[in-house]
Amino acid sequence: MIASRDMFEAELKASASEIENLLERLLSGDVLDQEVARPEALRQAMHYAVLNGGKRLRPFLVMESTRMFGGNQTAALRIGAALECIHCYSLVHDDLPAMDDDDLRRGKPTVHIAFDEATAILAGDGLLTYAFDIIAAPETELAATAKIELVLALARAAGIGGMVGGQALDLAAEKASPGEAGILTLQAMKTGALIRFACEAGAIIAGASEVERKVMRRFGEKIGLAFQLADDLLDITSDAATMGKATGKDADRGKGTLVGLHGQSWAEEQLAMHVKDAEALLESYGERASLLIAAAHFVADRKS
Ligand code: GRG
Repeated sequence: MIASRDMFEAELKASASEIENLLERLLSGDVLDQEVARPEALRQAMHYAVLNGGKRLRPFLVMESTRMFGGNQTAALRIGAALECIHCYSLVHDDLPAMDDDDLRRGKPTVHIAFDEATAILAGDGLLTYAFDIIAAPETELAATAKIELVLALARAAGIGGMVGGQALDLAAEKASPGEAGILTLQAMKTGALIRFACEAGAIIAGASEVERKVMRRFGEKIGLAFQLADDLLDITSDAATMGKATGKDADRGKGTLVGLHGQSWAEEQLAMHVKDAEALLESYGERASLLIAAAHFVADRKS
């Protein structure tokens, strides 16, 4: 069972606006208990990094996976906001001159261009740390054990064995092509791990069984693979105006991608297969999984 594209887009928009309202409050100038002060320029840079557009796909996956298991939606919103802080920090640091050196993100000047490099580094650091604050804070209405499980799963997804490690492998891949297995590993870490966490988070929030957590991890992995293939395809087929960032950079940097190795039509077939696999994983949830399945299709068909 799959929700229509219109229905999915309306739900994505509605959850994005809930997330943005919460992020707006979290990134206000209000000083929290045990904080000393919030330096205004840094706060503005963090606010700019987060509230500058973006599809908010990862928070949607957190909220919808929580809904599917009947978990606490208010808590899911906060976990989604925490995850979005980590995602946005990764984009800010990825855009830095020492990394991808990009001037444009989400159609606007990148944080180090709009502010300066030191502020961009600190904004990323601040967002990474804040993500764990948001999960642990008393306002997140979850049992302490669930919070610890979320902190652990998110740290593993974001750190050396996940996104940060994937970024390191990606930088190394510019000098020596890692081959197909290496590309799959680096992509599963760099972009796949946060998406996998987003899907598993709902099962943790709702206290679902270990088997269900595993299903959601596998669903997340499939969507992650689809997301990356779509991204690699968009890098060769789209343009900067549509994407809101530079395109054609993989080939320019001699970066190995599966699309580069096997060609466009192979990648399109694989993409369709990952979406089918993702769909099959949630078959037993029936109607309750319809928006998550629509999300898998959206990831594959997205235009930006
Ligand atoms: C610097 C530690 C560190 C990590 C960077 C995720 C990442 C690792 C870099 C981003 C580079 C990139 C463009 C990867 C392709 C996939 C990706 C994460 C695209 C952006 O995600 P979307 O499409 O973006 O969800 P929005 O703007 O909608 O949030």
